[in-house]
Amino acid sequence: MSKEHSSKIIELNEDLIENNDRLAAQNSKLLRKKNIRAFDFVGAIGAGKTAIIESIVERISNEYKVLVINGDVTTRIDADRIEQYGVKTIQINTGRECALNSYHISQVINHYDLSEIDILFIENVGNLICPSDFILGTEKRIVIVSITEGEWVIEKHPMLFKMSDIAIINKIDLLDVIDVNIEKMVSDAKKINPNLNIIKTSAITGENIPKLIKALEI
Ligand SMILES: Nc1nc2c(ncn2[C@@H]2O[C@H](COP(=O)(O)OP(=O)(O)O)[C@@H](O)[C@H]2O)c(=O)[nH]1
Ligand SMILES: [Mg+2]
Repeated sequence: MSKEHSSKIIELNEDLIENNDRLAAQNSKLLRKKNIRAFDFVGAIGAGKTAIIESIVERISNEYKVLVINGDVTTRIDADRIEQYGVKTIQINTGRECALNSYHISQVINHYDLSEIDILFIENVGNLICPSDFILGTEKRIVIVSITEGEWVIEKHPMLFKMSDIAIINKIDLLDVIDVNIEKMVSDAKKINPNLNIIKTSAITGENIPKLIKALEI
């Protein structure tokens, strides 16, 4: 590829990210103005994003009006799972895109009756790489990995850990049956981002879910 062509590609990418950041700032402003707490859950397919959101809404849906946006490539399976807890959901199918972006979120929050919401949970598309380019304008980003992904998963994906506020290491109920060094995972996360609040959870047994809810300041 010629030099001229490659520099054009970089410009286009930078534009895309800049536009996304601008719209994310508008999302953040609108959500704050309406007093809505918003959280972006990112992580690989199968890490437990839906299961963690289910275990949170199960505990708080009596007290708060919650909306969950589920990002997925095609299906609405996750939204259906969440709706069992009497919570409203919006499924966004991104097609070939491997992350939600701030335009998706702005489309929702500019067309939804925001007086109906206290808390907005966003389940991003299952991916540990793409969401790092696209902030959404939420108050916090929560990155979820599970011990079944292996002890190298954090070391191999530093970007998302750098830009998150909370790191969840999930599926600790399986610690007895999986050969994994969870302390290495914790120390990798701390090394990448000393400000990360690291919480080890099980969405199945509920272990440390109250601690997570406290960390979200809900
Ligand atoms: N043992 C165990 N299984 C879990 C836990 N969290 C999620 N799972 C299971 O892992 C699979 C993927 O979970 P899901 O929430 O769909 O992951 P997502 O793709 O990140 O949304 C499902 O079969 C869940 O039941 C956990 O803490 N412990
Ligand atoms: Mg899911």
